[in-house]
Amino acid sequence: MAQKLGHAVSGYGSFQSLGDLLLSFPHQQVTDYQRKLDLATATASVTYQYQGVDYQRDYFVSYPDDAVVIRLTANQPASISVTIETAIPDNRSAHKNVTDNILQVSGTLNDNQLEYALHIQADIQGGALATPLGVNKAHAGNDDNRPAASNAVSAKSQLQVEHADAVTLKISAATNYKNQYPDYRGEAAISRLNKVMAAIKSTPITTLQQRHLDDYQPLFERMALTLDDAHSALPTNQLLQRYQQGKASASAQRYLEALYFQYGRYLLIASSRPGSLPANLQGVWNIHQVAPWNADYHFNINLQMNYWLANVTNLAQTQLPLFDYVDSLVKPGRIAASSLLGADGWTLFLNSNVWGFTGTIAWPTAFWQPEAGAWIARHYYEHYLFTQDHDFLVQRAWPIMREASELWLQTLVNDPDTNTLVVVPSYSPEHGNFVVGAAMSQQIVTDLLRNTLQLAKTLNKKDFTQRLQQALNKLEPGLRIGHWGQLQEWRQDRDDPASQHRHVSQLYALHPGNQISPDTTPALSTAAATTLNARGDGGTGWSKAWKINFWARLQDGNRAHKLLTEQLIHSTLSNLWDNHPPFQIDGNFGATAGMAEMLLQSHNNDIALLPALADSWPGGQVTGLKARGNITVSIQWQHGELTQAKLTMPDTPAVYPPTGQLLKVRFSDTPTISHIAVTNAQSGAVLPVSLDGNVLTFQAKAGQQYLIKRQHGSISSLFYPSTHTAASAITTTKKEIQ
Ligand code: FUC
Repeated sequence: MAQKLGHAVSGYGSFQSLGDLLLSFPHQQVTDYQRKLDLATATASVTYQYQGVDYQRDYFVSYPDDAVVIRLTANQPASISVTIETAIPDNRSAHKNVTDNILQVSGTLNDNQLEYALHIQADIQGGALATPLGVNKAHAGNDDNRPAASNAVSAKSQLQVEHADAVTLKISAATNYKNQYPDYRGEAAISRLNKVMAAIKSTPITTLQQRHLDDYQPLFERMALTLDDAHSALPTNQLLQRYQQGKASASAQRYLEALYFQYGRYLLIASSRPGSLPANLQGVWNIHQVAPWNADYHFNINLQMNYWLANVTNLAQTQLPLFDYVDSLVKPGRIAASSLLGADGWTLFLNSNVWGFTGTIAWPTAFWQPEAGAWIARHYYEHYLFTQDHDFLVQRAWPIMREASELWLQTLVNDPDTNTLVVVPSYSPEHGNFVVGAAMSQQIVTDLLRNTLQLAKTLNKKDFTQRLQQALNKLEPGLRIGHWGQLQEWRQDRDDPASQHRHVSQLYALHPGNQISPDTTPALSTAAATTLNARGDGGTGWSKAWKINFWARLQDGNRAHKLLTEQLIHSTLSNLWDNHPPFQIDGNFGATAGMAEMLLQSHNNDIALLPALADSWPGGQVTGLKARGNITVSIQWQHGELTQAKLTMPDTPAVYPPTGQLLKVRFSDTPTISHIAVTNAQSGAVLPVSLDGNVLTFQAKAGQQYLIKRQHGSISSLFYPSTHTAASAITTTKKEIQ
């Protein structure tokens, strides 16, 4: 089967970096060296001392300006001498040239002739800039009494700065890539780049910095997580080390965990903005020419995990690159559907690149995954549920889900023994073998058809509604409990209780799907827990991250937290990157998503507050989480118990949950009604509520904000003051520059 369906692939390519920027300073044996990344400003800095002078380098990327900006400063004038050059990989041509204060590099890749161009503009204050022809006076601020530039001759491939007070490097690059099937070529690299550089040529650094902050901070600051008494003064690498050695105090552990949460959000903002490609296996931080798995897009968990955090942590628009990319796969995906499955619709298999690859590769244990299109289509549905963006629903979610569904409506096979519809052939990711109807295949297709049915009803698509409903009536859901109480991975009851395989694909229905939940399907939840216990708490980085989400969905906060500690202890590098190994970004994103799932869930038509709080987070507050229905949620808790929640309804009436109908809020325990108060935050009016077990219901209206307060035991005040600051800085230390 593998030989028949798999294909050896050539010319697939690898995501790779443009090159290295080399800054050489005449500094040796420096002291007090510190590297820092400030999440609050998305600015990286290096500071050190050399011969009594304090040096600093600040780096940021201005998304609005499409530029990397580097600022070199010192606390004494005329201290900065630096040679600026580039190292370009040898798999491309590289024409280097210096004109005035700009170093230009351009060329084409050897294999596919993709053009690239890079400009580095050095604006200096004081001092002098050497050019190939001699010495240029600085453009600005070059007053007297500075050492004159000496030996100032540079090769054409270098910029050489002598005795400047400060230097600003404005860097941008372009290619002629365009994500459009089938030729993937757009405007010439040089002409794209010239426009970008012309726009920032004379822009002062303060303006670039402000534009960067105005762009970044409103996104980053949309939400905050504070865990009580979270504190550490240690550099992050040392803090992580102590955490890994079991030597970090409880408050230092909380500090690291809250920092790690926000770091995930920072990484997503930094790697996935409208107009870019989506975050790949290494985000955008690959340094290899041929990266592990080509730093491509894997659709059997990795790419999906990259975006799990986007909606709930209030970064919905970071998904737009994902949707642009997936949309671009539809045309080649139709070819894959017709040639490999003989059906209409679209899909792809295990992996894809930026050139529209939608076929199969030859890796026998992994390549067969025709459900990839269906799985990624769920992100469109979720985006709609979270944002309630009706235009997105009509123009983007519906077309892609309809066509993904069409494929399955045409290819599901009737199993004569059970008279149910099954996926054939089917292969449980990387665990196999080829079977009829592995659990994940059935669950993904069920999920797709159900979600598409909701949209078809919303959009009044009668014929398609009927076809989906008919298929769903006969579709095997892939939810079977086996002889040792496990949730079966296959239709046959043959799961090995000793298997600790990292893919726990049969639990798709628990997360990211919602067919299994302790609230709605307790027996299946118990079976899911049995499976997870057998698989253990190990695995690669992303596997642990997925398990945080699983245990959070099973409402076991302590176990979810245990997996978080496993991830930080065994699968995290000193800069807090996830370590598969090697470095792979999905674990960062998946873990942040899992932490959010511990605090808020909304996949069961209700809003579950603190559904999986861990004992090690006894108090804290989170602001700005998002629930489905475009509801913004802030929560405070103390002594492990919820004290207050604020729900901000969207301004326009939501389709889900329907405005004017009852909003359900689920607590993690069963409260007494007299200990609950719901008020309208704007008017102060007290709302009539009803309580059924742990579910509170009240009428919620568009544009309104509601405060839910709970009293516990002897606590007399419904309010408590917040005195904590958000964790925001990652620092690392190193004694010397090499
Ligand atoms: C899937 C995983 C591997 C790895 C690769 C990029 O195939 O099973 O562990 O993450 O993607």
